[in-house]
Amino acid sequence: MGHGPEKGLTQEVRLRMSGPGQAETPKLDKGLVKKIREARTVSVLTGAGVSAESGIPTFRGAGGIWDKYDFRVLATHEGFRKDPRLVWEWYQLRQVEIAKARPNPAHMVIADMEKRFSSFSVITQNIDGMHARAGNKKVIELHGNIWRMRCERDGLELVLGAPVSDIPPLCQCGSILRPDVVWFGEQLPKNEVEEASRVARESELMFVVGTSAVVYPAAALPVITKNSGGAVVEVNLEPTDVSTYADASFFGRAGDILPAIWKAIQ
Ligand code: BV8
Repeated sequence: MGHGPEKGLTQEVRLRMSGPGQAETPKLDKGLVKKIREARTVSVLTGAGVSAESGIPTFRGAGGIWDKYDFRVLATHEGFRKDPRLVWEWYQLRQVEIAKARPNPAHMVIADMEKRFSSFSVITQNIDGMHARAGNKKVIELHGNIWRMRCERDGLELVLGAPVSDIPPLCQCGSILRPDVVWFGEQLPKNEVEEASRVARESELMFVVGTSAVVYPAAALPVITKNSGGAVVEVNLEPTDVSTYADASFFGRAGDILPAIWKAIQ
């Protein structure tokens, strides 16, 4: 792609929050407004923070899941092998939370983006399925989906319409089904990684929304966009590694900031 990094795009905007939906409209740099308006190939990389305002807990930061639980016990194959019942109880709890949750304004803006930009993809680390529920069609799920289960013995894949009832669920072959999600130390699905890397390379603009950017290989994607000459716009409550190279960082709640940015560029 011939586009080089725009000069003078770098801006950092900390929005004062007086309450949900009360964020002041960020004053966007003119170059950034032009960049977003003229962008054709756009992607959004999301993490748990984009679903936080839907009431779905994040992993890190204040009150995060890994503050309470040990990821080795709940999000590794080793942990599942040792105690599949405990792991399934945790995923069932999350399924109940997610089933009650609704897409929030950040999800809705990302769904609007798909209608506006000629080439658009969501790349998500989330397993909650909220982008599809908000209306996005092109969603690349790097870490799987909490509503899918699979059998490691016979490859059977099942889609759940509601939280799992039997704990642990059994395959027709008799073995225990596992959540179709990627645990630590496991390879990400090959097709999704290849597609996400292609999208990152081709993006003129990537929004990075609600991720601590500590988990690889997902965290490498915005760097690919940057190194391919694309622009990176970050939305997070606080600075992350992405902030060190983003063209713009907006600090505040995604459910406030994305609608404000979207309004500002119409
Ligand atoms: C891999 C399961 C190749 C699904 C998850 C040593 C041994 C083995 C592996 C490694 C190792 N060292 C490094 C690795 C690689 C490892 C890794 O990166 N570890 C990190 C932690 C150091 N990666 C892997 O293992 C990956 N596989 O590399 O395979 C390999 C194989 C063998 C050996 C080496 C390499 C697999 C990674 C996937 C792991 N699965 N979860 C599930 O149950 O959900 S990870 C978990 O973290 C989730 O998937 C989550 O999506 C992901 C990333 O977290 P975030 O989404 O960013 O969420 P987080 O809570 O961290 O941050 C939320 C952010 O939102 C914060 O910044 C916060 O400020 C912000 N926020 C909050 N509220 C809001 C907000 N922003 C805006 N608005 C708000 N309202």
